Amino acid sequence: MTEPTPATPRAARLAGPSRDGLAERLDAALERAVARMFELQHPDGYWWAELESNVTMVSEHLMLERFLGLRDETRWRKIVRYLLDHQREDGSWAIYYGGPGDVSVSIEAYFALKLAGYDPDSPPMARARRWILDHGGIGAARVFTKLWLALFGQFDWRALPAMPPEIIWLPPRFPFNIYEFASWARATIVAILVVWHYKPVVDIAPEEGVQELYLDPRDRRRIRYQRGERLLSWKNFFLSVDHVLRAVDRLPPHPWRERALAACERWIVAHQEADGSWGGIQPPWVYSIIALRCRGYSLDHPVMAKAIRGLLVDFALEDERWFTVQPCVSPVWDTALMITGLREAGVPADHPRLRRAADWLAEREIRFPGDWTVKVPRVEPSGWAFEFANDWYPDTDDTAEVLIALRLVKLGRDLGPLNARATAWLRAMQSSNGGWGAFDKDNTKRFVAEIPFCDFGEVIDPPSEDVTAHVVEWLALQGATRRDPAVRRALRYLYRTQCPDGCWFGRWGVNYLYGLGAVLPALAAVGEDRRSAPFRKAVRWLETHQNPDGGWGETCASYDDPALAGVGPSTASQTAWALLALLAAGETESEAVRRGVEYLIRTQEANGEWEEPYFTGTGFPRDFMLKYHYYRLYWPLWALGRYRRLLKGNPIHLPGCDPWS
Ligand code: R19
Repeated sequence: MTEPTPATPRAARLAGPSRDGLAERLDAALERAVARMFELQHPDGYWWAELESNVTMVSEHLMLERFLGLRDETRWRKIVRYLLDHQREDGSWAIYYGGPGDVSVSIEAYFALKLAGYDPDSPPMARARRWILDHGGIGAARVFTKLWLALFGQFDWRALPAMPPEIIWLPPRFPFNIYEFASWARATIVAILVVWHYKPVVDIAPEEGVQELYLDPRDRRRIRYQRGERLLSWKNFFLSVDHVLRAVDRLPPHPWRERALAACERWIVAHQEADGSWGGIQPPWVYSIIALRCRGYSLDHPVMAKAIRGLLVDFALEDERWFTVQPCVSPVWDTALMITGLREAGVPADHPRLRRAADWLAEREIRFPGDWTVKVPRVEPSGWAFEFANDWYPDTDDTAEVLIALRLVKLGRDLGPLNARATAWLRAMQSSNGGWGAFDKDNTKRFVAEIPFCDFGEVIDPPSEDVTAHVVEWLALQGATRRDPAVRRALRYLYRTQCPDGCWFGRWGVNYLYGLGAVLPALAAVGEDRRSAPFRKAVRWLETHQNPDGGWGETCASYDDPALAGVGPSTASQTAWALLALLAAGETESEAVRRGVEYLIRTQEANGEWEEPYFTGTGFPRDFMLKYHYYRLYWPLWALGRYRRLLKGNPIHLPGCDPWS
């Protein structure tokens, strides 16, 4: 090990009014930002911004409406407009701002436009068609896309991977069962078990179809599965099983089939949330609606009416131009992070606006035994979900961030019991490897991802560096030190996962900058030595990845290309994460921090906001990127606020427990 390098020169010491007025400009920037955040607060106390993903959400929405026989001319016109406005020059659609075209996303958008009656001979459609065919056509699309095509007779149902409903019966002690899948995949899969049995087809006119998107007509009734290289592998095993199951599927169904379908139906109905959703996310929501339709539910059945209303009202975004659908909604996450950002920026703990926000959060504690109880049966339920309503799936990340935020606000009541039970819940959710997954404990069986159905996104929820760091930071604020056994195991996990060059992977944010922005503050919070090699290596990584403009940025393509780690145009949120990491490493007075702070001050708009076109959130690395529309606001607020606080030595935490002072 090398000697720890001393902190960078004290080039930017700020004592009293500084020569170049940085202190004054910082105060002004924070004041403007805080005033703007208050304007953006909902009267009920929360903050909630759009969560943007890609056009599959709205394409699938239009296909769902068509499937159900709903049609609203105004809405469909707005969907068409939204799709056309998001098409790239080359005719394709991407999964993030500035990203390359994606063949599955483009096929779904093209099909939705055709179903909406948009002129196939128009230039946008011709460009899309050419691009899709140049990129393999429907043969190159993922399973989900082919499933949507099958619903309209554009792909052969029998070529899709077998998803027999009897899977619902495999018990949790069996190695393969629905509880080995991540929460988001599980709820999606149960619905698809039903849909796969019925193989519904809605008739459409030939000119509405997409047969022109096949390069090879045989692709209409086959999926070109890639067998694994090794003869004996889970992948090849599941492919053989799939072969048998699809052959059996041609025989008349076994009398048990109806009972399996009824079991799936009961699971689906029981898992519906108060807002009509399933799991608070789009995929299980739309597939559950289709599944229940297959089971004979009419559109005015209470379960269906609630589901459709929720999708059209709560998850949709509509203005005069556009209609689109969010993958998920983020009010709890946005509110928790905004509260912490505002407290860092100097808003007092008893400010009425913060109290209203904290009250709103505290009321959202989930005390219902959700799916997580299958793996963690004997602990009192207490956690928070990301969305307004998702009682079945509270997650550890939201729970940790909510607890951190609540602790910073002076409420009129004692949060002691709530803290105690939520902390006990978090501790019980720690996985065997020392880290935390988002929704479940030990959801780590990689072989389940090898079933042929799973060719998109993550389907397991193993511990990640960022979530683990957030939980560790919370435990530290509760007074836990490295002597606490849970913290000790978590630290071992975090040190083990540091990349050789000093950064940490970002599972739920882009990418290594997000990992660093989470992990270093957590390590500092438990009192780890800032002069140690892991810190120094991380600082060096951040210094070498700072852009000439003083900011930091990292493209979503960093998930595909290791050479792009920490590389990209500067953004407000990613600059803030880099600053939070450097501040945790004790670099408050360094040149790098000063230049980062200058970048944020300089790029703030007159109205107190920051702009950020780029996506800096991650749904699934590589496959599904997210743009949290308030990341551009609360992260810079948080980083600038903490910078000022550290310079002045202002604590915000309770006496005796402020890792930052
Ligand atoms: C931290 C807080 N997080 C822990 C919560 C972040 C929520 C992200 C929103 C997730 O939205 C989704 C979820 C799942 C899918 C899928 C999908 C893919 C494969 C299968 Br199988 C099933 C579903 C597709 O789009 C999604 C969007 C920041």
